[in-house]
Amino acid sequence: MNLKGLTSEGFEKLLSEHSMKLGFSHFGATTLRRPFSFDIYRSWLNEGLHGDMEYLEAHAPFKENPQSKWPLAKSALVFAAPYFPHPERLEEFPLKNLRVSLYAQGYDYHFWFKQQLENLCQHFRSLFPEDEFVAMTDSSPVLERDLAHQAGLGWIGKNTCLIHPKNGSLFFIGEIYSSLTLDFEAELVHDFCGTCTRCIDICPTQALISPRKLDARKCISEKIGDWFFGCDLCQTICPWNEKAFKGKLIKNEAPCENKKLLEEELRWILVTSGKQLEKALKGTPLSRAGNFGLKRNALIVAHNQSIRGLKSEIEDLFEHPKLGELAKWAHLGLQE
Ligand code: B12
Repeated sequence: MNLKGLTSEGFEKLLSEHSMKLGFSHFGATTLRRPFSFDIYRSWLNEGLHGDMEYLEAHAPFKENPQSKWPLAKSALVFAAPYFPHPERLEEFPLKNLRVSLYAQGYDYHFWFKQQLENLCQHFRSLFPEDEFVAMTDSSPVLERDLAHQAGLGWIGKNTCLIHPKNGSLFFIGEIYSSLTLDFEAELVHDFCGTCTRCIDICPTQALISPRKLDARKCISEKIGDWFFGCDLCQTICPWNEKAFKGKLIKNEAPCENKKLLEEELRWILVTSGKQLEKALKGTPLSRAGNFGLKRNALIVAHNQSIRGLKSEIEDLFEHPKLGELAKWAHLGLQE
């Protein structure tokens, strides 16, 4: 097999079968270079919009110059893994009424998607024994939306998400850096946001401060409001997702109206031990929040939703070393 110079057709052939089997919606490839939007990233950091996610600052030099971390890397093979409907569901997801973003309603993609990419790497290593392949998703110092845009996987929408005209935006991005050179350039996907501002208008915390600019300190995915974990509003309102999922999209536009059901799930979180919560949510993004994070979110939602039936469970946390203050605040909000 010719090791250097992967052609567009060769690449398609090599990947389409695997990619279909793995359930990826689309894929592409690009030569590695300084990201088109690196300057936007830099000024976003300079404005402090990343809040306390300090790792984003530390990642900047590697995002700007991938070869400073992976000297042999010449290209990236980029994959989109849809998460609606979730491909790796739990037999029974314990939270049915609290608002949990779609990506978190199943096993954590940092495990299964990463593993799929690792398996693909093994396959490539057998085909190209002299070349190098590294699988990554999310947590590595890669500006993934920019990379995926360059590889032709979609355009960067006003909600900052990568949107594909047929597949919408409810997909994860993962990539394989490789030492292969490419003989082709991907065709960039045109920006189809037009004059639409639905995502900006619906954001409950005005985190989208202008088109394609998000203040992460305000985003519910980072903070929380009525949502228990994450938020999808800026995506589920998007006409391109409506089109892609044709009426099947779970919109979660308003909190569940049945307060009794909310109360039951919040009670479960508040009174269950850390160990048991971990057992029930093992392997999901929610388990990464830990006992403290889950109870903290439950207290905030109980307060925001005025769930008076939880007063005594909240009082039981008054003496908790880390949650005590928050419990008192949540409790105050529940007075008549
Ligand atoms: C930090 C982070 C967050 C932060 C900040 C998000 C943000 N918008 O900045 C928080 C915690 C809020 C978050 C939330 C979510 N995240 Co997040 N997050 C990341 C992470 C780790 C880094 C993103 C980053 O660098 N942000 C800084 C900003 C400045 O960069 P950016 O978001 O990439 O935006 C670029 C474009 O907007 C571009 N740009 C702006 N204007 C223009 C104009 C043009 C013409 C061009 C070309 C580019 C361009 O410049 C920016 C810099 O390159 C990436 C993984 C990664 N390694 O990249 C995942 C990632 C972006 N997140 C992802 C997901 C799924 C989510 C959530 C949907 C999860 C949820 N439901 O709760 C939400 C979506 C909220 C939103 N609207 O972004 C996916 C996105 C997939 C997709 N289809 O876009 C990623 C890629 C993870 C993955 N591997 O799949 N996330």
